[in-house]
Amino acid sequence: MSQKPAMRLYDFPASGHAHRAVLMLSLLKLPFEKIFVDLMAGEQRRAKFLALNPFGTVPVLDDGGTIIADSVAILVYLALRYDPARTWLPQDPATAGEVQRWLSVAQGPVFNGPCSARLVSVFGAKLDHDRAIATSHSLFRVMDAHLTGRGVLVGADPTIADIAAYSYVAHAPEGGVGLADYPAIRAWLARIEALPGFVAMPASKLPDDS
Ligand SMILES: N[C@@H](CCC(=O)N[C@@H](CS)C(=O)NCC(=O)O)C(=O)O
Repeated sequence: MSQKPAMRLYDFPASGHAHRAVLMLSLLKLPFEKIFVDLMAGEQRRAKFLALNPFGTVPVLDDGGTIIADSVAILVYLALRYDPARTWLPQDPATAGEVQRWLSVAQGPVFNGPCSARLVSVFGAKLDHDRAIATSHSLFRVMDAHLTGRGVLVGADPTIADIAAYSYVAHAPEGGVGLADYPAIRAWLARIEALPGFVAMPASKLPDDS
């Protein structure tokens, strides 16, 4: 009897984008194999990887030959393919629109804010650190107000919006963006971390850590 091959996730452990996919796979209890892509050695720019994702970024999911690149695209795919109850990606238009709004936030201000600030601190990226920190705090003020009195970003149960936002918000302190002023964000992070199947992204060592 032929068995469906396990999913493969092209991954880099310190990538928050890749962590979104790892977390969703784990929350959905889906078996998968991690394929390490050595970003520091430039493996993402080699022909073999570019054939999977011409943009040269992780994560990429290979589900038995169905190739999905981009963290948010992977979240959408996994929710539609493996969550028939549709709790992770509700289908009524207003709620789906709200989820998409936060997916856009994950690929916009989260990328330009806490993700970019961390790229400077952890990886020495030549980006404007002050600007990334300011963008992070502008975002976090809005998120904290939004999350005050709510359990999750959209509706009553966690959705892929929470997963897309989680990784870089949780690791914002690694980029020099403290979360002390944002109690509602900290409570929300704790709720995501309490979900059955939650897996953390490894903490990154900063260049001046002893
Ligand atoms: N829009 C993409 C962005 C992914 C991304 O920027 N990945 C980074 C790691 S966090 C990467 O692979 N960078 C390699 C490079 O830029 O050379 C997604 O959401 O997956």
